[in-house]
Amino acid sequence: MTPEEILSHPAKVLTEEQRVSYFETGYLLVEKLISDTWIDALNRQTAELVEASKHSENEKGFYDFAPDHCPETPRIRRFSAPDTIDLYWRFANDVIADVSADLLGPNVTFHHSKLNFKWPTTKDSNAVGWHQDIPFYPHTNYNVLAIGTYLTDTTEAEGPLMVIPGSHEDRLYEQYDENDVWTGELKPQDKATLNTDSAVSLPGPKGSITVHHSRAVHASRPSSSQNVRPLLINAYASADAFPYTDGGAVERNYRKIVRGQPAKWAHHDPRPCPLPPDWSAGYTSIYAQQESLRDSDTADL
Ligand SMILES: O=C(O)CCC(=O)C(=O)O
Repeated sequence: MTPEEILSHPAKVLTEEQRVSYFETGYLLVEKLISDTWIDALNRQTAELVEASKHSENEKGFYDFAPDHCPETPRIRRFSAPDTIDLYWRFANDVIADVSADLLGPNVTFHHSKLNFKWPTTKDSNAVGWHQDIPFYPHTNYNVLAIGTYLTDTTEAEGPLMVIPGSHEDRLYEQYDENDVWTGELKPQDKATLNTDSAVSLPGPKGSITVHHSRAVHASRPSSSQNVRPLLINAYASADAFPYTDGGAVERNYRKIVRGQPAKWAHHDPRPCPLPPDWSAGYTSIYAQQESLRDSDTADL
């Protein structure tokens, strides 16, 4: 669907201005969209996950621990697939699924979720380098997006999401190093061409959401705060966008319809997409993949 076709369907949550702005810039920040009731419940559940991590054998591989993680001071960089827990899945089907329908069209499938943390005292860099999401999970078209929900107040100090406006309409980048090893971020020579001065930072009080287009170039700085920053990310695709690689993201809710109907036809965008490596044997997280590039607490942003 083109933006015009999507806009021809009545909005569920967003204003016309917000929808148009997303199509033009590739991102959106909606402050305090999520109720305190939801945020409190999500924070309670998240605290349980952190507590459980202290003695977890990580059988399912859902925890990605920072190098300085220990039972006394748990340092989880990411909890993968929180949607496999009932509360997060109900949240993924609530108002943010309406937001996704406002931006993707009435028929929407769920792709995956993750809970990204930045901790105050981690020795590991918790920056996320400049990257695009769609080369992690190519689809037949680019109506794919991710919605981040801040579970706590997130200021510049906590390392909020940053996006380069309009980059979703620009080129796609290979996210490998010079030895063709996947890094999950742009090559240094490609980063050097980015207009990072134009990057928009998206801080927000708890309950705010960020939306970024799957082609949008985005990153986040390391936290310099004494507060933990949990960011719950849910990714959705238009139902007529079909993944054509084996991602590591295939969990039980993968490709479930969250709004509207399944597609009867696939839509193919002619613009090609670089491919990720074969992750059918497993996938850790962007932090683990980008780790090899870091030699200090400051990412090359
Ligand atoms: O957690 C963040 O700050 C950004 C995460 C991100 O961009 C990603 O997981 O793709």
